[in-house]
Amino acid sequence: MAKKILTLSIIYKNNKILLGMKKRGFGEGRWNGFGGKVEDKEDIKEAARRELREEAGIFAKELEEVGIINFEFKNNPEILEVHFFKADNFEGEPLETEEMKPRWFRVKEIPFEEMWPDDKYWIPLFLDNKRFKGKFLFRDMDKIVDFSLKEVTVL
Ligand code: 6OG
Repeated sequence: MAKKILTLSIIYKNNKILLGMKKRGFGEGRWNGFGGKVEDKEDIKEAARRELREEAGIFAKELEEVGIINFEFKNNPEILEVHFFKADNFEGEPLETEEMKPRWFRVKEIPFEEMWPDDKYWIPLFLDNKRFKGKFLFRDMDKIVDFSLKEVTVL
């Protein structure tokens, strides 16, 4: 089955997280971390750094991989393997790009209603400094029909 490797990075600093409103393409209209497709032969963490730079204009030297989730959509054989990264520091100032409009959210004000429906499950683990692995099966873009998610010590 075809598998696509993607990254998703969230900056978590001073009890706030940095999200971006996706302005176009997959996930348009939703707040999400920054990320995208890993290129052929590209290191996954390097890809995460590149996407943070391209989509938010910031450079994160120390990125920690904290989770891996496989996403599948009914009637679509492609699996999206998303690698999640966290950083508490970065250089530069987040700026709006063609793809994303960045904004800081206090952890108590995370806009789950305007995010992918899986986020309410893994974000609490993310905020709690846990590592996680899981898979989600979607019908269309907004219904989870099945999922599993567990905390792990090693990815
Ligand atoms: P581009 O195709 O724009 O990258 N992504 C998801 N993020 C969440 N929270 N839930 C999902 O559930 C997702 N599926 C994909 C990975 C797409 C970006 O969207 C993330 C990438 O960061 C289905 O290059």
